[in-house]
Amino acid sequence: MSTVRLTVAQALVRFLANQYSERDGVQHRLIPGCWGIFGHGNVAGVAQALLEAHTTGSADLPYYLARNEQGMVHAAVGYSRMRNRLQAFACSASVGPGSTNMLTGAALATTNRIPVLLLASDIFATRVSSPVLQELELPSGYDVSVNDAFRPVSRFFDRVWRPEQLPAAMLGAMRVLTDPAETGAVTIALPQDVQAEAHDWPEELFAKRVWHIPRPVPEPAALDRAVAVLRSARRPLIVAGGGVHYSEATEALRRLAEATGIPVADTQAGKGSMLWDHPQAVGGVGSTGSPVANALAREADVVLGIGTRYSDFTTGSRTAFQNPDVRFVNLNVTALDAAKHSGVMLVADARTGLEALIGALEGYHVDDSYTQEHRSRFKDWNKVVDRAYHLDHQPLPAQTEVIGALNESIGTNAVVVQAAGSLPGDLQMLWRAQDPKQYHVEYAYSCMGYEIAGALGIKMAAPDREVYSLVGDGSYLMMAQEIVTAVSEGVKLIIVIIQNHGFSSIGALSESLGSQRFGTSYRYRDSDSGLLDGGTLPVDLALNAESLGADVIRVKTIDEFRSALDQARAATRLTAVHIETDMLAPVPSSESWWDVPVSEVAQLDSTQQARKVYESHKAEQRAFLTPITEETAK
Ligand SMILES: Cc1ncc(C[n+]2csc(CCOP(=O)(O)OP(=O)(O)O)c2C)c(N)n1
Ligand SMILES: [Mg+2]
Repeated sequence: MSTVRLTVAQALVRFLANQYSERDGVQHRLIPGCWGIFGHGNVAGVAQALLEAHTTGSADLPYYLARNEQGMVHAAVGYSRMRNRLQAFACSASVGPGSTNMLTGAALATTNRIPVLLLASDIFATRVSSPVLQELELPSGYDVSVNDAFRPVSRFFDRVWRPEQLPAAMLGAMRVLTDPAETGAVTIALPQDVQAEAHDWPEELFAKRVWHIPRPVPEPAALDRAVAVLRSARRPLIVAGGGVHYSEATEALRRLAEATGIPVADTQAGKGSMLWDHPQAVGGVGSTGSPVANALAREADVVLGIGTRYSDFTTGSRTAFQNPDVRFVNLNVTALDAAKHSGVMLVADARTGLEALIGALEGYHVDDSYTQEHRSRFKDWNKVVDRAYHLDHQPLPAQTEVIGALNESIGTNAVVVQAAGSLPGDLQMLWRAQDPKQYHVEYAYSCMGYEIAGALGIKMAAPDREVYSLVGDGSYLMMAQEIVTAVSEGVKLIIVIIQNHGFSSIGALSESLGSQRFGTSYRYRDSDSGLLDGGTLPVDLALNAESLGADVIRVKTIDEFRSALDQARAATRLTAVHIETDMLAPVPSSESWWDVPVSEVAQLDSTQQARKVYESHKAEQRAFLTPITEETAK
């Protein structure tokens, strides 16, 4: 057996450069590159290996330098989601804080079921010089390091204590990255000395390897069970989740909907799986959905969930589905999700599952009266959306007008990116998706800071698209530094900074829970009240973005905003548009609820009142425990 002598890091880089994914006969580089921030934990290991690969041409693994390790994981996630999980970046971080900075990104990736490969540097395996800089030094176990914190947030975790362990670790990592049911963050902890250690590797470790991403077909008996329930439905509703996108099943979804007449509601990750103007699209379902979808959900007798994890926002914290006889059919590649709400489990790829359902449901169609009902409701709802888009709110514009101006000018070949604050809710309710990949809101982990960093990865995955990062002042202040990365890589983003001096979202939530917006605005501390409700702070985020290398346009009105968008589109460089909005401007109601607890005992009258409202909603929560038997399937 011929061998090649390389360090662990050199072998790792060579291995990663030769991994491919394949689905539907098309191959992609599985690991298109490596993000990294170097410190003493990886500068002699992974960094040396990437340099050597670049210089000698021994492996093709482009390197990208981020400004914060959390940001680089967000960029990797944005990229992978945009590529429907067929590709995943590697991210190399130094030992200690460099690696733990990736923890939030790992949790985000795993929660969203998006593949990303994290190469977390670790303390010396040999321990001769322990404790090293940034070593946790746990008195109860010297083999524990901060990287063990990655275990619960990773779908696969391994630590390469010895070079001989690398092949198994990497094969395990690739298997999980490319398994649609298992995927998420994959973490390989690499002790700093082991990265630089040499070993004689079997040549075949570096052969081209193709990982076939499967499209599991539904089991015939499960399909029969699903079809029996669906055929019995008089008021069915489809809930389309992110899995529809990842499986590239939007066309199959449209065909099933048209063949059966079933209306389609979507989740945050599923938005765009039916375009907004399709006659069977009824908008988002749940806490921030459309009242049309929520009215249908309330009375639905069968819910067909496709590629959804049924988060609390989707189910209105389990108050959205009120029909006492409601049953669920769950088409999902992951058994965890297919089993939810005691549904019929149709464990399969969304596309193959939909195709099987189209065939098996032949002849089934909902009554015309059902269709008429939601069409007329949807028409009325559209007028509400139009009004929200054109409120002419004074003196400061409303956020809904910013969304409207953007939606009306963005074009199909664009992406709008968001993650946290009041925007995800407003967008889910009001955004009219004109292209399946136009809407990218990270709302499984809803992580402030994903907006700009994630957008960077999205633009790298789709350079021909205009990518708009919408970012609130709170999220901007958490993580704006990847502007510098985008500028240095020549990646053009359009960043819309929405300044409302604090947390519009949590402020409104706080008020609804009787907590009077406490601690949710960015203001001076007032010496009389002792609270943060003094004057406006002298903060200038436009200037801040400019200082990081962005071209900046400041606007005050929606008309100015529209022309700034034109200017930003015409620009070749990263451009930020700064607009101040009124955080108290009105937003239409979704006619749904979200479960956030209210104090059970309180002296404040506002809290006591909120608790009463809370208890009435709690009474509407459903457990969905009824098993589906042959009897209930009818
Ligand atoms: C990292 C992180 N920390 C805290 C939260 C909780 N949180 C959700 S929205 C929000 C405020 C967002 O403020 P901003 O970006 O200004 O948006 P706005 O609410 O004003 O629209 C906070 C603190 C979060 N989602 N993510
Ligand atoms: Mg804000």
